[in-house]
Amino acid sequence: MTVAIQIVPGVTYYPGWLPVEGQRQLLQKLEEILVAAPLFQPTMPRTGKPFSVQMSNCGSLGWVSDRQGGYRYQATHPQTGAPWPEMPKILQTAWTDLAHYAPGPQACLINYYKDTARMGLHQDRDEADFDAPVLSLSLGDTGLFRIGGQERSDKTKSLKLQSGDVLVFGGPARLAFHGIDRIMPGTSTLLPNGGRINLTLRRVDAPPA
Ligand code: MD6
Ligand code: FE
Repeated sequence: MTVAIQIVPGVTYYPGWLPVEGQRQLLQKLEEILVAAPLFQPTMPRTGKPFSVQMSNCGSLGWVSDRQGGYRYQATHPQTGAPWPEMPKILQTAWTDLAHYAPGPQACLINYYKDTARMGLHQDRDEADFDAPVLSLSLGDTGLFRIGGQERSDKTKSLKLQSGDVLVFGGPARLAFHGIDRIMPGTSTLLPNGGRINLTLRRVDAPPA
């Protein structure tokens, strides 16, 4: 049984959508993906300041960022130049079952948080299709997620994202500010070295007219 909880209009939370056995299988796939497409440390446009989160991608496109090129999607890994590995089937299934958007996901961003990593409040706006939601799946230690409105100063709500949880982010909330204040070390035994993985599935290209 899938429990769906509306956090704010446009944001639906599916606690424990992926059971532990599925989490283990997905983690195993991700470990293979990260051999082919190693984690890299993105840097901020202009300042070149490194993110505290390490990243990689799977799917036909991947999100990258560096001082020179800024935020963007590209078909290849910024260091190896190789195409991104294929997206695991279970992620495509999550999209089919929960996103309610017929075109499939093009990009899956893999965020890896060590104990002290965090992600500042931001909007996801590097995609050309804001009609499509973003679907996020969390693995490993709990992350304290914060979501506000379309203005950075809007009031926010906090939510603990645990291993196996899915969040679908669309409609009136597609451009809401959100971030990860901190992770809670020791809250999961899924990742052998601890930490948290968050996967976000996106449509990137504009829908056909
Ligand atoms: C994270 N998530 O959970 C960061 N973005 O680590 C995101 O930035 C995010 O969870 C768009 C939609 C859902 C998300
Ligand atoms: Fe985001």
